[in-house]
Order: sequence, then C-alpha cells, then structure tokens
Amino acid sequence: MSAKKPPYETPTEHTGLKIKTPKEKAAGTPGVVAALGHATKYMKTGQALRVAAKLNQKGGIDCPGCAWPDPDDERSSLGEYCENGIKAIAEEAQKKTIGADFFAQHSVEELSTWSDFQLGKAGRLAEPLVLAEGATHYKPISWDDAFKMLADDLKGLSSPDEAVFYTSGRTSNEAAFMYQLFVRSFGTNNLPDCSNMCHESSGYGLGKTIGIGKGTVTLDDLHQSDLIIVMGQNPGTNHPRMLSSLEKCKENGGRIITVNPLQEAGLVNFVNPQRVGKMLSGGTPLTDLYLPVAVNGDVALLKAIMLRLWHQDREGDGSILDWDFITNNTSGIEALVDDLRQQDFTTLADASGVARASILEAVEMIRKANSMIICWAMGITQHENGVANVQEIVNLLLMKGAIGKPGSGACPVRGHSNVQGNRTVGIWEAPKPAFLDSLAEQFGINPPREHGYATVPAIQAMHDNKVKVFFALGGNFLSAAPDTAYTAAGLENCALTAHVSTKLNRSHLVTGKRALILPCRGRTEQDLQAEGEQFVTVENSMGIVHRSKGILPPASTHLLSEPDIIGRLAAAVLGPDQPVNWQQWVGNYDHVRDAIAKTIPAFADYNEKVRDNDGGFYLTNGAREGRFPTPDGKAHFTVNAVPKLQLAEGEYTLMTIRSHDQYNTTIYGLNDRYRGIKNERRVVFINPEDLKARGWKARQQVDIINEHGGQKRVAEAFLLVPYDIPRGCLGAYFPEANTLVPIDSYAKHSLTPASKRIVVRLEAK
Ligand SMILES: Nc1nc2c(c(=O)[nH]1)N[C@H]1C(S)=C(S)[C@@H](COP(=O)(O)OP(=O)(O)OC[C@H]3O[C@@H](n4cnc5c(=O)[nH]c(N)nc54)[C@H](O)[C@@H]3O)O[C@H]1N2
Ligand SMILES: Nc1nc2c(c(=O)[nH]1)N[C@H]1C(S)=C(S)[C@@H](COP(=O)(O)OP(=O)(O)OC[C@H]3O[C@@H](n4cnc5c(=O)[nH]c(N)nc54)[C@H](O)[C@@H]3O)O[C@H]1N2
Ligand SMILES: [Mo]
Repeated sequence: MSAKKPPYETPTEHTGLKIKTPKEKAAGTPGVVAALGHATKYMKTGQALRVAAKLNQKGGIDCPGCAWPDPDDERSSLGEYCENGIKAIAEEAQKKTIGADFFAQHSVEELSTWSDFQLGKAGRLAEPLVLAEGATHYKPISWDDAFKMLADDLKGLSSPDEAVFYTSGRTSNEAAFMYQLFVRSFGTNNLPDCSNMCHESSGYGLGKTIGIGKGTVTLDDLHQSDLIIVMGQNPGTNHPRMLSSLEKCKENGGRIITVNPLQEAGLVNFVNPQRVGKMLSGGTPLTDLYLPVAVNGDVALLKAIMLRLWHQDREGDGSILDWDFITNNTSGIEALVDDLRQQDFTTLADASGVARASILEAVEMIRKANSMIICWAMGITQHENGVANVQEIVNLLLMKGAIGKPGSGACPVRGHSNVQGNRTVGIWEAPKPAFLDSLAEQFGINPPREHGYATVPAIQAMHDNKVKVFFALGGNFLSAAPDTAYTAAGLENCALTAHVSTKLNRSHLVTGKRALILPCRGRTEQDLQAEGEQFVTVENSMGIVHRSKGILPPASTHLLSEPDIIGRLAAAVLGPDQPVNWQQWVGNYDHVRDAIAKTIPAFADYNEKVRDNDGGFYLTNGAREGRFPTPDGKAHFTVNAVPKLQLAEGEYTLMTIRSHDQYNTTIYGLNDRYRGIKNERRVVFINPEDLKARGWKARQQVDIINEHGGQKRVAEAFLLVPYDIPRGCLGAYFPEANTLVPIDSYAKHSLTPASKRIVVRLEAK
C-alpha cells in the first residue's frame, strides 16, 4: 500500500493479472457456483438462501441490483435472481460490522490507502460517526447530536442554495418523497442525483421527442418482438435477468442485433441457470447480427441505416416506412429526410466503424421486422452527444412506426433499482411547475421555482466555494463523479459533508472540514416502526410500482431506516410539524404513500393498489398506447449532427465500463470473468494491431493521459490487455479511470459526463 497517492485516488498497486480467453456464454453452472460461493463467503449461513428465495418474488424483496422488471405472471420457483443479484445481497447483508473500535484503529488517512474492494469488505457501518474539524479519526456521535450538527449548519447558511442534497437511486419512493419535500420546504432545488450521470440523456431525449422521459415497453413486448436491437449495453453483467427475456424472444422466432464495440459474452449465448434443460443443451444463441461499432459511432450508424431504409422505401412501393403512422402521429419527417439526403452512405459507414455489408444486413432485418424494440444503456447516454444518440434511436423507431404497438418501443434499461421511481416522486433539480404547484397546494409550502444544480454544476459550485453543506442520501459521490481530483477539491471546500450509507466508501474519506456518516438499514432488512413492520415501494425500468419488504434482522441496533433519518433531519431543521408531522409519517409509511397519492395523480389509491396486486401496478404511460404527451400531441423527428471525432496521432478514445465483479463503485471482486480477466482491475483493453503498432506487448504498464482544456489528467499504472475492440478504441474500468473524465466534457442538454468517450494518450512506464 502506498501512502503517497492522493486520498481521492484508487491505489495503483497491481494484484496479479491473469489473462484468459474471453467467454462466449453467460451464466449457466459457473454463474450459479460463483453466486453461491460469494454468498456463503460473506453472509451468515442460512440467510443467503432465505434471501435468495424472496428475491424479486411477489411481495418479496426488490433486488438492490438492477432495475430490470420481474415477470407479471409466473416467476421461476428457482428464484428470480441472478449471479450479480446474489452478489449485491451478499454485499449488503454482510456479517461483519464496523463501528467505534474499527475507526479508533484506522485513521482516515490510512483508510484512504485501502482499495475500494478492501473498503467495501470492511463490513456494514454500525453506528453514526463524526469526523470533527482537524481530527484524524471518525468517532461515534449520537443520532440527536448528528441531526443537531446538520440543523445548525443548514440553518446558519446565508441561502438554502448553499446546500446540495444528492440522491443515489437505491432509495425507496417513500424516503425519496420525504427527502424532496424536506429539501424544497427548506428552500432549494439543489437535488442532483445519480441519474444525472446515467440515463439523463435518455430522459431528456425521450421527453423532447415522445413527451415522456421513460421507456415504452413491457416484458411481454420484448417476448413477442420480431426484432430487438441492443445498443451500448452489457446485460450479461449488468442486467442478467434481461437475458431470459431475450431468450424468450428468440424462442418465439424473434431476432437480435447487438451494437457494441465489444462482443459481450452474455449477448452471444445465454445458459439460463433457471432452466435445467437449457443448461444441459448448452444454452441459447442470442445475437443474430453483431455490429462492432467504434466508440461513439452510433449516430453515424443509425443515420446510415435510416438513409438506406428511406432509399429502399422510395425505390419500392413506399411500404418500408410506416407512412400511416408517420402522417398521423409525428411531425418533422421532412427535415429528417432533408438531412438524410445530404448524407453519404459510405462516409457514414466509415464513421461508424462498421463494415458496409453488415449495415446492409441490419437494414434487411429491420426492413422485414413488423415490430421492433431498441434497448440501450450507458454506451449511448454517456457521450457529449448522448441526447443526439437517444434521439436518433427514436427517429429509427418512429420511421418504422415502432412505438405504441405490441412488440415495439423504446427501452432505456435503467441502472439503480429505484432510480426511475426517485425521479417520479420528485428527486429532480429541474422540477416541472405542475409538480411544485401540487406540493404548494398539498403542504402549504412555497417551493423554490428556480432550477437547482445537477451533478456536474453542483461539483463546479463546490469548487467555486458556493456550497457549504453537501448531503448524500446513498451513493459514493466522489468516486462516481467525473474528474476525481476536481470533485475531491470541491468536496474539501465544504464546511460539512454528510452521507447516509450502508457501507464505507471513498466519499467518507475525502470530506468537508467536518463529516458525518449516518448508517442506515438496507433493502434486505426488517423495518420496524411505531405502528409495526413497514414495507417500501419502488418503480422498475418498465414503470411498474411494487412493494419491497426486508426479512433479515438489521446489521446493528443503531441503524435507522432512510425515511426515519430524513424525518428526523427534517424535524430538526424545519420543526416537528413543518410542513407535516414527520414522526407520524415515519411511524407508518402509509401516510407517506397517501401524501404521494395526493400530490401525483398517477399514484391515486397508492396504498390499495400496491397491496391489492402483489406484482405491483403500472404507472400511466401515454407513449406506450401511442398517445404522445408533447405540446402538439405528436412524436417528433429530430435532426442531429454526426459528431466529429478527429483524433490526433497517438490519441485513442477510451470508454469507462463495469467489470463483472462490481456494482458501480462497490467492488465485489477482482475478476471480470466473461472478458477473461482474473485478479486485476487496473487494465486497459486495446486492439492487438494497435498494440503491435506501438511495439508494445500484453501486460505492458502504461499511464493513461487526458489533456482536455489544457489540463493534464493522469491515471497511472494500467496494464495493457489485447482484446477484440475496434482500432483506436480503449476500455478501462470505472471508477479507477474516472480521474480522466474532464469535468466540462458532458452531454449537451442532459449534462451527463461523457465517461464513454475520453480522448487519451498512452505513455509506457
Ligand atoms: N452487476 C452490476 N449490475 C449493474 C451495475 C453494476 O455496476 N454492476 N450498475 C447499474 C447501473 S447504475 C447502470 S447505469 C447499469 C449500466 O449498465 P451498462 O450500460 O450495461 O454498463 P457499462 O459497463 O457502463 O456498459 C456499457 C456498454 O456499452 C458499451 N459501449 C461503450 N461505449 C459505447 C459506444 O460508444 N457505443 C455503443 N454502442 N456501445 C458502447 C460497452 O462496451 C459496454 O458493453 O447497470 C446497472 N446494473
Ligand atoms: N467513469 C464513469 N463514471 C460513472 C459511470 C460510468 O459508467 N463511468 N456510471 C455512472 C452511473 S450510471 C451511476 S448510476 C453513478 C453511480 O453513482 P452512485 O449511486 O453515487 O454510486 P454507487 O457506487 O452505486 O454507491 C455505492 C454506495 O451506496 C451506499 N449504499 C448502498 N446501498 C444503500 C442503501 O440502501 N441506502 C443508502 N443510503 N446507501 C446505500 C453504500 O455506502 C455504497 O458504498 O456512477 C456514474 N459514474
Ligand atoms: Mo446508472
């Protein structure tokens, strides 16, 4: 362990890289073995199986892993979970706890030399802690004193806008609604969230074009679709249960196109661990056509496809595009066609990095499909042109009339298990006036109307000394945010930083002048309040709201639930009855749900609906039914420029991606099984030809350097791994490579950091 590295950086020591052949199949027996091995290593005996059996079952626990929905009707008796869901559970329901003794033993400076893997494995946070000004160690503090410290600081600000309230997407609807009500009653819209770094480009792009910032499909649509295109997403690792849906689509005769710089194992072949027959027969081949797009080649690719489709439509009898749909339900086709006519197919194909013949094959498959879904995730949204990427996807869907009919639609696959719900109940720095009006009416408050800081502006404001208190409901802001050194400096400028957390992470170690850790119960744990045991509710990627109820005893008796923490904080800052009786709300979460129902029309009869139907209820979604809630009631075609991606000699485009053994900044282990990486995270994937051109060999140690805006950012000591990735493109893991993401390189409109396209150089060590 080196003591010299800055505390915000992950350690640069290597852990013993082994390079194996990448896998061509996902899950199956190795997945089950890995999951069980993980669970028994970190959890108490018996608890692992009890939790697994309840995971994603009706009335059970919502898996804190991803936001993929559960089947509406039958659910596998073997458990609706996946290898990575079990890892998420094992991480939370860990048997070890850390409190006063641990923090007396280890200083903040020492802990900052630990790897993220070591920090996470230290154990569950067991009691509230304070880092006093100038102190070297965290010490225990009572809950009352912690809330008093926060209240004193918040009430002492010269403006409520000097406070920032971050949310990570694991928070329940109940906690999130209370949180935003407290923050707006206090007087600010500074509510940045993880979504700002994630699917904000989808929310913005979809909102502008189809009038709702959410996906439009259900699981049944996926099962019956003629064609699913999966773009910029690695479901085998990040949404493993999605593979079951792709499998069903294939069994029903559907086809799949994958668009990705990497041929990810899960999309090649899936061995469903919940179907014994499939395990024996070797699994289901999923991808029919793989398009190895260059990093950020998607706009060019989509335009090339649309150009060919339009040509063929014109040359034929006009039956390739859905002109009925286009005429009746959309506007803007003329401008799109004008733009396409100015494009050249070969130029577009070259810019996309995909061979012309493969693009023509895709065109053929799209032409024949009567229904079509496009799924996407971070490979699409985390670009400077992330919104344009999403809008080009919408253009293609609209051309085919593929929104609002069975088997068709837009499917942005969300990340955090309740990130979509958090937004629905008001976690947003840019709230709609109607939502604020409703808060004003229901609670007699005067919510601020001016928009607050999203994540990137919040960091910039901290940097400019405009923020004094940073409060986080979950997450690991420092490590998840771009430009680690810049973000660290911002956090250090604050007078007080406070985190509601389950586990120790680097954000607890790079702090304001004083810091608080407020430990909370997790999803898997029982939540006993004054009026009995409580459940919470969450919304998945397809807009289904349902219950989640923990079953394990809390890791420590000192832990509070998230609603309890927010309620007590609100009471300490605003007074116990302002604007609501917080204590009463915390005693029985039905009160919170009643308040949500009164504020947001789609939640009418919330308590009844969520109890009546164990599987949950769908929120209204006009676009799903072909009604577009835009100002003119039509879906909009848009014209988006092809990004200019010139690289100088020796420059590459680096994408930062997740390994198979992590949940965002939480590192489960040091392997990336499907990509053949063992025991190392400081690796950079490079095309073997690019390696040869530099005269380098596998495992060569390099520094990765970005010089955006004349500022030098260096990620030190990465090991080169030859990999099947387009020439000129590189891949490295998030969060180790976050230090390279420039703070001012983000998507136009959505402000999502461009962490999938960072221009870098490599220097041999
Ligand atoms: N086990 C596990 N599950 C998770 C998470 C986790 O960390 N671990 N994280 C959760 C969260 S918050 C999220 S947002 C999701 C993330 O889920 P993903 O978006 O699948 O995660 P990433 O690893 O960021 O993968 C991005 C994919 O996009 C590809 N890609 C990169 N650049 C481009 C490009 O320019 N064009 C195209 N077409 N493809 C590109 C990469 O090769 C990679 O396959 O997963 C959620 N689920
Ligand atoms: N370079 C790069 N940067 C990225 C990305 C990328 O692909 N590349 N992806 C971005 C994306 S998509 C996202 S969503 C963000 C994620 O950003 P965050 O959501 O901020 O980060 P996480 O790593 O998910 O947060 C992990 C921490 O959450 C806490 N936690 C876990 N469960 C609970 C709980 O139930 N309650 C509370 N209160 N705390 C809990 C634990 O203390 C844990 O350490 O990162 C973004 N950053
Ligand atoms: Mo995310």
